[in-house]
Amino acid sequence: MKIEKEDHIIEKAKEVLNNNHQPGGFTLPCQGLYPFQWNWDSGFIAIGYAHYDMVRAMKELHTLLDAQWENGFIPHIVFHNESDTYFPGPDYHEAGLHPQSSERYRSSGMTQPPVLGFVLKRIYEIADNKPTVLSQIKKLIDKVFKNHEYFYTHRDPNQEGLVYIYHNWESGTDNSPIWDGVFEHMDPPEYEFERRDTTHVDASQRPSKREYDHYLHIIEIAKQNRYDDTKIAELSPFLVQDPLLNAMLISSNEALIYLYELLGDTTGKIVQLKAWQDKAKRQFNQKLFDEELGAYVHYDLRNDTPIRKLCSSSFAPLFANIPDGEKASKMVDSLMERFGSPDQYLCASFDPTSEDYNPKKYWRGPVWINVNWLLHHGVKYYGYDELADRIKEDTLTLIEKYGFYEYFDARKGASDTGYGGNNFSWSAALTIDLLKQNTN
Ligand code: 9WN
Repeated sequence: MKIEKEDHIIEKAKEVLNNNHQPGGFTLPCQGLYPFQWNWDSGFIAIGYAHYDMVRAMKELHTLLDAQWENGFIPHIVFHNESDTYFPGPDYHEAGLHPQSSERYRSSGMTQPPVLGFVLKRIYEIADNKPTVLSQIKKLIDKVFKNHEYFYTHRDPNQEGLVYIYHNWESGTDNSPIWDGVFEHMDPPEYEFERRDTTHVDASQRPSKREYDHYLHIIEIAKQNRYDDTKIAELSPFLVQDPLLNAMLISSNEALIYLYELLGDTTGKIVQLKAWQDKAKRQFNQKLFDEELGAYVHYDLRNDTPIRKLCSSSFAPLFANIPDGEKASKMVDSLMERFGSPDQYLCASFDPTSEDYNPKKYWRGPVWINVNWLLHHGVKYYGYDELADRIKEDTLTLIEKYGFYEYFDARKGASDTGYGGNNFSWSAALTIDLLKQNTN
């Protein structure tokens, strides 16, 4: 891409971020559609800011971590502000039911992929003034460590080294066909509620009403049990080990080790992180790698069965350096075979060769910029430079053609627009990072 064009895109991306930035020191993922602070969004957003406003980048993370619970849990939504353009809001989630929830901030009672460790490391890499940024990282890093401790203490009942999610919203990949089989075991009531998402985005691009019944039902059960992790592990109809969330945790463990070493930590945290890491990687490879599919799969803990379907999360472990070279090579073959046809942009969020693939519907097919960013770095680490370049080019082409949308049709030429919300923050933030990545 020509330098002038790159500069223009970067300026546009900054505009998106700046417009979504709130006086409270956090950034909306998308105005109207997502009018609060979201957990993993803020992580990706901070990476974008780090390229041009380090104060804002660190503040974004501070604001999120400020809402951390006493037990180390970080909610998936923090309701710093009022808004009636989103459902379900704070009155529905009722996170206050948990005895250790934040006293200062209302929030949800579920979490999202723990990206903050590797976000801090990326911010450090980007920083011009590394000593200053390292001293700022020092103020936050123990909170991130505490969050990892929360995961390994409360989300791994069988002490496997792999943590569970109890809600599809915790995965970040909300309506993926991966969850369809889990939902078949459930029969939630038909709830009455007022959706807001479909007032912002065409219903064909969002989950169905029946899917929302399932989403709410899981929350109802969690609320009846005051968001108690032990009870949830026992009773939630949804209990899954997700390769994306676990890969984010492992990548963040690695990043914390790196940063604690820079900080000269002597409190034993590095030893603890290494112990989590060894166990997690071993078990990840043993339990979640599917030889036949040539990638990692989800494991349904509630129904004790692997979910043998491929989606973009199946390849996220590349980002966390989990597979050995042989497995990585199988993964690249599988990625190319199912997702990599020349008439598709990489990377569809769900297997385009599957009958469950829906190219317009949210996490059932469209391309997402944050996952592309993870995959770009993942394949690059293993030396697949051409593929890494293609993922980056496809990502930038989609942004350039359609704008900073939330998600995109993977079929080349099939649509004249992006999908979901427009002026979407992480699409903007990670575009900045991809375009500036060679400058630091
Ligand atoms: C529920 C904010 C979030 C992202 C998720 C994405 C979507 C929310 C929703 O938006 O989920 O958390 O209401 O659909 O799936 O990954 O963090 O951008």
